[in-house]
Amino acid sequence: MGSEIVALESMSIRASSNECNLVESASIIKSFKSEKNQTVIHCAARVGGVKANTEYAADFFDDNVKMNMNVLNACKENKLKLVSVLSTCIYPDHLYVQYPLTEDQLHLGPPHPSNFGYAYAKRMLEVQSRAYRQQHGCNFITVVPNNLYGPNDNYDLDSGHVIPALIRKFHEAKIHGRDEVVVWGTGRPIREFTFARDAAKIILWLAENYDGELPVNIGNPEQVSIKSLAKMIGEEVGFEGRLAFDSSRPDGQYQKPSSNEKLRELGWDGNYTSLQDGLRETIKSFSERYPNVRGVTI
Ligand code: GFB
Repeated sequence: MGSEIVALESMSIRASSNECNLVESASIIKSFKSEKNQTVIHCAARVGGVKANTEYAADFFDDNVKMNMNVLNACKENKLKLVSVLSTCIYPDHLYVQYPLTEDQLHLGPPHPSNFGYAYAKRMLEVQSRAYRQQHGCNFITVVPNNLYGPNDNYDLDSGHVIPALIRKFHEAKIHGRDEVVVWGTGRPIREFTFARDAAKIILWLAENYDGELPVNIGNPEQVSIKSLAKMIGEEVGFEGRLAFDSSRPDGQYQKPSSNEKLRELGWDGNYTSLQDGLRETIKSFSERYPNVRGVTI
């Protein structure tokens, strides 16, 4: 391939990296200029689980729109190809779509209220990418993963997502001899999860093989209920106690099943890591490094 690909990792606005502060367009344009970049993978965002999204809608909107404005402008200025990462939570809620979610349904109605700030900021990234392509001829593409998980996740119980939160809860219950783990909500919602390494491979494949205007879903369409997921994680950790469901906590969207048919039609013929295998590798990485993992302060 030979082209230099730079992945912009997720960083919070307030703890900006010395190398590249994404809210300061000057520093981005400068840093992009210094490298022989040809393609940028933009996965930098203010992200969080259902609770953080519900409580910080304005910050999630502002921080993401600011970063996206600067990244797209810098890529235009430096004539770089750009691959921006969206999320299936930005699709319209169930009243406005047919399941599974296909790319042509992205703007057919409002997203679920639990993450509208983040969802509209990411929808605007899709719109902005097409606008830059139309006016400036920029080769900006967008990809739509579902819920990602894997090693190096954020294990903060307040701002994190369900898989890292449950891995930590079961691990800490086991090492402290507790006989109950509390799962948020009713356990009924259904989710699709893609192992982060698989998503990275598909994104690199699209960076090389796709120059189209419209987004591409990349997620593993294997669905699981939160209750079954909790049982899978509990067994893998070796927890022998009971589950308790806290319905005072948000369930969020009931489901967001997505189709990866377009990706297959584009010629991607790879396989996804099964949820069981992905969880096993993630739990092993966590328990080997606990408590020196992101989001845990003992
Ligand atoms: O991962 P999560 O926070 O994100 O929650 P969403 C998924 C489901 O897991 C919800 C349940 O139904 C939660 O109620 N859950 C059970 C838990 N126990 C826990 C727990 O201890 N912590 C958490 N966090 N959840 C996000 C969007 O929605 O998905 C983001 O808000 C982004 O913007 C992300 O798109 C991928 O799937 O509900």
